[in-house]
Amino acid sequence: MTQSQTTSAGSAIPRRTALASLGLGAASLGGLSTAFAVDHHGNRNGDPKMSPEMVGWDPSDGRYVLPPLPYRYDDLEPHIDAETMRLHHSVHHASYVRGLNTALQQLKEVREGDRDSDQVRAITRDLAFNGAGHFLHVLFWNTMSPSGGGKPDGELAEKIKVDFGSFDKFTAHYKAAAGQVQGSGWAILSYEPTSAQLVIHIAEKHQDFLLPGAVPLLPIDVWEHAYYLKYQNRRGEYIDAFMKVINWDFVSRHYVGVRDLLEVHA
Ligand code: MN3
Repeated sequence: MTQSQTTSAGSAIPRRTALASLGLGAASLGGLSTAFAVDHHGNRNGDPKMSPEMVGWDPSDGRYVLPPLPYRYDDLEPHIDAETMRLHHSVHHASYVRGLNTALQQLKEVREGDRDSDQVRAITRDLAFNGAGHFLHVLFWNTMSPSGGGKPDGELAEKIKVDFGSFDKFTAHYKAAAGQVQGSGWAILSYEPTSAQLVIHIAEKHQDFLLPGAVPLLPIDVWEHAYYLKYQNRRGEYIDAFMKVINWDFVSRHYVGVRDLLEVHA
């Protein structure tokens, strides 16, 4: 976080500061929010601004909110079915937003002496689970589009070629990671700023085995709630379907924004 605070545009600082004050400064999570702040405030690459509501935060009362999807529930048919999208967004994601706000409120109650401090560990586990769940889902929705699929172009395409050998090698690695997540979790393409390299990693549940410092660019949700209605146990078919709705324009802009914001080498 320190690095990004010293290198970022001043316009992005208020949002990051607000998140940091809520205790969400762990690099992999704060970095995600920081990256969105580029879109929201920075207008990089001529991006349209994203409202705070679109990134899942209501500054008017300082609470996280369920962001609207950038498309309708049935827009990703036939790849991702409408009923899965409706439940996934309005029930599952909404529960993470509630859990995140609740955990932060409970920690405040501990600080103010209204709740037993012995509960800090349990509440903090809830904070990690629900916070990671919220941030990953916000990004996940934005990385899909009815007009998605295909391949990236421009700087991300070149970076994938350099770091993974080719787009096909990236795809094979990414799909293998998603297919091999044990239980509920995610495979994530992230940008690791220390080495200035892309990396594919996994998260079990939402929060376990994240790589601190690596900023998620393209997460695929492989919890059963993301695909079971349509694909049952055929996770591989769901992964193939997801590849057909990836919004590479968004992921490419997100990559450039994150890379420039977190630049650590001259
Ligand atoms: Mn999910």
